[in-house]
Amino acid sequence: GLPTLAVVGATGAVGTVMCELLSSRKNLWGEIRLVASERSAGRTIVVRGEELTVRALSPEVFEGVDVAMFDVPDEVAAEWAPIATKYGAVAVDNSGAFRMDPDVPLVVPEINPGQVRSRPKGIIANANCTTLAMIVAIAPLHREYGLKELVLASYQAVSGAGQVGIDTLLGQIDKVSGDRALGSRSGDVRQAVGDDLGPFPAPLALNVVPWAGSLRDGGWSSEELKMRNESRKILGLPDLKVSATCVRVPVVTGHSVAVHAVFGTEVDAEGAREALRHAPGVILVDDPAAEEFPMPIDAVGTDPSWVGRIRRSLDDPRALDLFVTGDNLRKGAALNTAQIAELLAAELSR
Ligand code: 2RA
Repeated sequence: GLPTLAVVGATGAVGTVMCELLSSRKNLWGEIRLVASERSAGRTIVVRGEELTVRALSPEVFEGVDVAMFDVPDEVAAEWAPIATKYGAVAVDNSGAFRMDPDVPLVVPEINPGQVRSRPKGIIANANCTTLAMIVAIAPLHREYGLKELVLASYQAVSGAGQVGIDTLLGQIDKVSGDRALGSRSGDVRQAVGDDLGPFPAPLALNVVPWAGSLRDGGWSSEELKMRNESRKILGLPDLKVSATCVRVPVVTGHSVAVHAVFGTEVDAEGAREALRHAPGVILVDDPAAEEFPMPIDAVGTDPSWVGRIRRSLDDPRALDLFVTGDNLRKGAALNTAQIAELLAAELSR
């Protein structure tokens, strides 16, 4: 029969998109079991036209499960993914808990699908949303020109911080929207926004905040280190030079990245466009004369990474500058997890 799938974290921002994807993608699953924290247990969600009741996370929910997807915080995944594997399930984890474990493959199906088969711990990791949006567009350019270095600046949506991130931004926008006095305060929103910063260190409405994740050595944020470490692992380039600056912007969904990529050989913009035109998971939107560039408002709700603004560096014939946008809840999270699980379903049904 068809394999049984468990979705752990089914009621969160990513889990909600996952339930939509499972209803719209080719059906490869027998039973689908929705799992969440005690607080969300008992809720019903329609998947594949069928009303499913969310079960509370416990060891028994993994009985008979072939593939268990985890869209939960790092510490929950660290504890529960290994439990799922004890019941014989393959765990596909979207948290940061296992990504850099040398015994856990970090899989992007457009780039390294074969790695799903080498999973000594029975766990496969899904990359961070910011890395994913960018890496799908960088891999074809790496194949063409040989990547040496990435200099990155992200423009990250609030839904990367979950439903609470979305609720916080929309609440702040309510507070600032009628405040004409903002003009005379030079747009300083602090007074209007008040104390409700949600998961962010500063107001997001009408602002940008150069911070995502937690503080690490040297002043780097965890999000910036993820972009570096995960890019190296996915591309199999352990010495790749990566400098990232991660910035939160007042966008609901859609992470963007401005990329300066240095290669081993000379590049040309048209050659890069040609490589991207045929690349899986990529849509090329690069016609500034027609005011066509990749933006979150276009990418949201879609599967591919949108790529444009491709230019050869004026000062380095081996470097390209470009802009990428992707839906952080889809390719950045739920979709990539679903694609990995589908590779497993094909293997397990054989
Ligand atoms: C963020 N990358 O955007 C994180 C979520 N995994 O906050």
